[in-house]
Amino acid sequence: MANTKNYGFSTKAIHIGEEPDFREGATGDVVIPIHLSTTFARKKVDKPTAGYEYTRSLNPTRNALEIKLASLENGRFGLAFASGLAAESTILLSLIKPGDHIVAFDDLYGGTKRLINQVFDNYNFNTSFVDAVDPKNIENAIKENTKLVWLESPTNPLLKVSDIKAISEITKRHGVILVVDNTFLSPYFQKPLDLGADIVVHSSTKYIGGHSDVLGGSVILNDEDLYKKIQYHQNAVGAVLAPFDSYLTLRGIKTLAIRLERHNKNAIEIAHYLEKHPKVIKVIYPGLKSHPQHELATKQATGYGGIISFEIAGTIDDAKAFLEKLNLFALAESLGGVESLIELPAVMTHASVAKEVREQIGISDTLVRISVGIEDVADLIADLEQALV
Ligand code: P1T
Repeated sequence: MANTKNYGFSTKAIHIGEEPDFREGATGDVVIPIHLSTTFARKKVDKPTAGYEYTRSLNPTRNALEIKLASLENGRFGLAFASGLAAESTILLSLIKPGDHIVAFDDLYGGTKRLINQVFDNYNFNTSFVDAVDPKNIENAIKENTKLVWLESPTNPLLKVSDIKAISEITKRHGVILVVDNTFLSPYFQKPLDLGADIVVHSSTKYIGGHSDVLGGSVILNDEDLYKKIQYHQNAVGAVLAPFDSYLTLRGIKTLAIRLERHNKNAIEIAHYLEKHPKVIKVIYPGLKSHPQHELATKQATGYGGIISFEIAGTIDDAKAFLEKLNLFALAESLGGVESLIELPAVMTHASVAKEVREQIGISDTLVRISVGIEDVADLIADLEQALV
């Protein structure tokens, strides 16, 4: 395809990686076939057919997804894994050695914190968790042996926003690799590589897949040496995305832009509704003027996303009663699907974070997180209204 770099986001989302094959004997599919074969035959011992040998190393359907993911993040290379945590583990295994140090945002998905703090702790590397809202906290935490800075922006579940460009200037100065988890905004709203990040990671289980029917993780980057290291471990460790799951993810991506527009629009309306509700003490959403990093969020991304966190009045039992009274919002972990979900981070997604740590960073027992879906917003507000009594 000529001049693909100039294509708009949705054109890339639909076409890149899935160009019809018109070569002799090919069928011209407009959708990449699901190549279920785990192994690929060759005519000559020294010549794998079209570069394919074994699906863990390279699979045509996964490869199409990896090419598409890279193009959407304006990156050179993409890699697809079996889950977000599989992608994260592979980055850590590829780039960190015993004795190394990591600086990470103090608010991260509970599973990511558990991975860095508990699983990899056994491999003897240390992590400093800091509030990355102020880039100086990152700079102050960097030591001689710091290898990585790990951010989410906005964070899960407190939706804190950090200045990716300013932090990337710090990491470049110190020769440290900057990893940004872009799950909450997706490449449609935010492109961390353009802002100076070295590696973008996603739980593609969320907005990228978009339909709560496929787990996955992705890594996108520009640096060839880093890519080779992570690609080596993708194959050598083996936590790859399956061909059928690659297909589902490719299918989901095609509507990423229109889904995200609607998630964002619905979320803005719901955030305003919640802000006025007497039972709601505080609403956290980067699109609200009351959000402490609203200006930064507006500057570094083109939308605010579909996740809202809020504190409800009363006790944890009041919060549980509210969640259990909803009809349309499914009481479930995860986020980013077309259907609206609601959860209590202290008991669900962030239960693996110690209570003292949760309290210290602001994840109270009555903090509720919603993933606003793309349903009719009036129906979503009516559901919240009947449950917030
Ligand atoms: O679930 P998995 O695909 O392995 O992705 C992990 C992950 C990584 N990064 C972020 C920002 C995430 O939110 C997640 C998964 N989060 C949830 C399941 C959740 O409900 O928050």
